[in-house]
Amino acid sequence: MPEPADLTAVEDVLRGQRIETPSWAYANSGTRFKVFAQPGVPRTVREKLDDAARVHRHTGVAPLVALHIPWDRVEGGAEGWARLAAYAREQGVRLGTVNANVFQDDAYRLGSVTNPDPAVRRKALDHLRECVEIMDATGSRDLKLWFADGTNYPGQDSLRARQDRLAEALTEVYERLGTGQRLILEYKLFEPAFYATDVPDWGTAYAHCLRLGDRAQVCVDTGHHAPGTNIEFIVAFLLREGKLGAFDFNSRFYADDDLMAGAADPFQLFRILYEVRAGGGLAPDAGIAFMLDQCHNIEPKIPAVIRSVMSVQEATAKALLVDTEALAKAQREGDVLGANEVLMDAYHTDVRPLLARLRESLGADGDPLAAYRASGWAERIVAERVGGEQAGWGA
Ligand code: AOS
Ligand code: ZN
Ligand code: ZN
Repeated sequence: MPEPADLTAVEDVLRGQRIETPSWAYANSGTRFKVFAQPGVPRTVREKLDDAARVHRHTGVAPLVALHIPWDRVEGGAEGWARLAAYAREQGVRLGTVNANVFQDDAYRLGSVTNPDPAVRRKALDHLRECVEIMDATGSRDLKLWFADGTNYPGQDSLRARQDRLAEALTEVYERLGTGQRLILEYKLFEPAFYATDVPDWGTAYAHCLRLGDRAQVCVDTGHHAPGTNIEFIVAFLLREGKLGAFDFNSRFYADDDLMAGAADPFQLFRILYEVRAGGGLAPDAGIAFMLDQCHNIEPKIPAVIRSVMSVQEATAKALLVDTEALAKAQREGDVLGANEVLMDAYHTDVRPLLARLRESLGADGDPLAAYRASGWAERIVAERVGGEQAGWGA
């Protein structure tokens, strides 16, 4: 493995990387067959922030927490949200992306913003506008939109009319955004719609964002593609066009499994992060949100989030270790094996000692999982979080 010329530069990039954790990863979750409740799970959004703060304390690179509205709610409107933002800061974290939820109401049986009924479309749009109001109060930059909209049967609705309704809704939300706020559009191949999904792929999301303007960008959720899709190509393309806004990292074996990032295919995560690096996406001003979108159904949640943060960080470190000069030379010379070897050399490097040192320089422990286990937090939340209703899907 060739030593990179400037390890300090690599460490500087890693020190500047911010990985955003989702509030719902700390709550109870499951499949459509069963939600398994775990002891010590948060009952309030503040308790979710407390857990997220532990992840940041042990990793040093996860200071942002994404919200999901209305799974996360507060009393007192804008003031309540501002108080929550202040509470987050007191715990050492910040409120991040606001994720809208227009998929859990009976009214949305035939869709939300693409529903054939204008009254349902209005209801969905009012929710999206409310999410922007929350962003105004919390100081969040990004509004993330994922629509469960689609149809189950051919002929059920007009595919074209649904695109028109989608475009109209996105335009209204985009126009409502304040300075410095962004609309991030997420695509997903299928589920819950099984015949046609209204935003099924990056091309559809890209086309809508292109029409909207500079502050509309695409979210790549790594679990939202057909098996075998070359996700790093999509990443490279979107970055090149200035349209890569965010990641929802997670792992999948079959569908949208939402397992821990890096668990199923760490090599894919490395290839994605390499394309991010190659396209300049690791620079803080590139504005890419490196978010996790995961559900920990059977494993303990906080250590699962810590491990996922570490996996994204490991993939990033390996991507930064790619000897780009040697790679470019091999590519120029048509040296197929040589070029591949340069990439694989970086992938096979054990970056754990480098990352342990980095964490220590950030005031965290070199081994975040051991530090978390030793902290007693897991036992403390089980003892203290009794009574009340645990947060979970839909609550
Ligand atoms: C749904 O499949 C998407 O990944 C969304 O990002 C969704 O809002 C999130 O997964 C929470 O369920
Ligand atoms: Zn997602
Ligand atoms: Zn998903």
